[in-house]
Amino acid sequence: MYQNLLEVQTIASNNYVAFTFFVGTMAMMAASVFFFFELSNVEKKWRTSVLVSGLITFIAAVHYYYMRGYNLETGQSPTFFRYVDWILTVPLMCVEFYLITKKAGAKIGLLWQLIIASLFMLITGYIGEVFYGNETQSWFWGLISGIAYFYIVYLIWFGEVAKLAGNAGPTVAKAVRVLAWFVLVGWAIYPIGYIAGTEGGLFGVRIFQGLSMDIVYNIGDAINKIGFGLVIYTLAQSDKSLVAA
Ligand SMILES: *C/C=C(C)/C=C/C=C(C)/C=C/C1=C(C)CCCC1(C)C
Repeated sequence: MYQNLLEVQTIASNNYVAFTFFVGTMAMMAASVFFFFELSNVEKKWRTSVLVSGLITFIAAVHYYYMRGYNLETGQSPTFFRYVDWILTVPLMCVEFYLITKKAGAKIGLLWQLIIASLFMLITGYIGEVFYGNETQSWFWGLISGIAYFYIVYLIWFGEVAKLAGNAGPTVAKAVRVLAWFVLVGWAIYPIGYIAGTEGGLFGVRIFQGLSMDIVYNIGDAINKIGFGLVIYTLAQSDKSLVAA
C-alpha cells in the first residue's frame, strides 16, 4: 500500500511509461462510458456496432487497469495482459468490419478469415516477444506476424471488404475507407513497438531502440481503439441524419 503511494509520487515526475498506463486506463474507461450511454442516441440498426465499440474500449480499460498495476509494481512490460487484451479486442474490430458490411452481403466466412489472420498475427507476435525477445531471431516471428498483418490490410483495402463497402452506399463506404486508414497507418504503430522492444525486431537493424515498447503500444491502443469506435459512432450518427432528411 505505502509502497504504491511512493511509486505514485515517482511516476508524477519521470515515469512516462507508467503515466501512459494511467492515462490509457482513464481514456479507455471514459470512451466506454461514452459509447454505452450513446447507445440510446443511435439508430437501432447501428446499435450492435456501437455496442461492440464500447466493448472494445471496456475490455481494454480492464486490461489497462491490470497492466498499470503490474508495470508499477514490477517495472516490467505486462506482455501477458497486453496480448490477452489484443486477442480479445482485435477480433472484435474484425467483427466491426463484418457488421458494417453485412448489409451489403458480407458472409460469415469473411469474418473468420479476418479473425484467423489476426489471431495468427498476434500469436506469432507473442511468441516473438516472450520466447525470442532477447534474441536476434525475433525478426522471424515479427516477419510472419507482419505477413498476416498485410493479408488483413489486403482484405480491407483491395479484397472482399473493399468490394462490399463499394456496394454499401456512400456513408458506409466512407466509414470503411477511414477504418481502412486506421488499419494501414494506425496498426503500423505496433510493429514499431515490436522493433523497439525486441533484440532483432527488424532483421537486426537497430532503429527505434530508444523508444519504449510500452509507450508505443499505449499510443497505438489509444488511437486505434478509441478512434476506431468514434468512426463507427460517427457513421451511426450521419446515417441517422440521412434518414431524418
Ligand atoms: C487494440 C489493439 C490493436 C488494434 C492491436 C493491434 C496489433 C497489431 C496490429 C500488431 C502487429 C504486430 C506486427 C504486425 C508485427 C510484430 C508483432 C505485432 C504483434 C506487434
